Amino acid sequence: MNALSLVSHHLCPFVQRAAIVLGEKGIAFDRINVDLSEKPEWFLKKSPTGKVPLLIASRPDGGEAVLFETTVICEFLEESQEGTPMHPSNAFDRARDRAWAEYISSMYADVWLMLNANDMEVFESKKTIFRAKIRQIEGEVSSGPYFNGKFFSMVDAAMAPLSRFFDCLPADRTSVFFEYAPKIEKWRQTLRSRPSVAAAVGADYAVRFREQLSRQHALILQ
Ligand SMILES: N[C@@H](CCC(=O)N[C@@H](CS)C(=O)NCC(=O)O)C(=O)O
Repeated sequence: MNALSLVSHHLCPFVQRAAIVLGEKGIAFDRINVDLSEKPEWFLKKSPTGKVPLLIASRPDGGEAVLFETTVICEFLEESQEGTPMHPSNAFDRARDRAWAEYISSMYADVWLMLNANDMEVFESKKTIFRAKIRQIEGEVSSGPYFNGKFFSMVDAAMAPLSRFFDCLPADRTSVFFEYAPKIEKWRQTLRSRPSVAAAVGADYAVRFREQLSRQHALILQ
């Protein structure tokens, strides 16, 4: 058993972000997947929001610490664990990264609705929002390989699970979302091959993801 456990769900992009940070820091951890459609009692007792991820750790006095909210979990790992820092050392640059990680994080709810949409009006309205946000990010991302240039940061960890959604779908369906965003297209290729990103999901992730969309009769697959 490892000192840290990540309470997870196979498809959750927020869980992936925490797993990527753990991977970047080289920390071994246990992953405990829960069924979010039938949440176990022990999970509801531990999670104030009923959401994953949770990070379960031991305090120095031996007591259990249960952390929730992805950003908080990632910041805790950054502050408490050894390994290469994932934030810039300059406070202004750090603030900028936190803001863009938050910007990307706030896109997930709409992206999920867009990808699962079986109603054309919902799909089109979410697509318009998504493309506008992608263009904003295009104006901020470095020319590579990562958001800030050479080093992999919290912004990269925030973006990678979002990018992965589109990696699991036929290219002819997804290119429209990244039109006029050549730097993001390049960034997405780099993210996909980062070992921590690849290891953040199970081998069956793409199949599970497409099954989820099929169950919803998602327009993106039709
Ligand atoms: N703000 C939360 C969002 C986490 C979240 O939405 N998790 C989803 C799965 S991806 C969840 O647990 N949903 C269960 C529910 O809402 O009942 C965080 O960043 O940790």
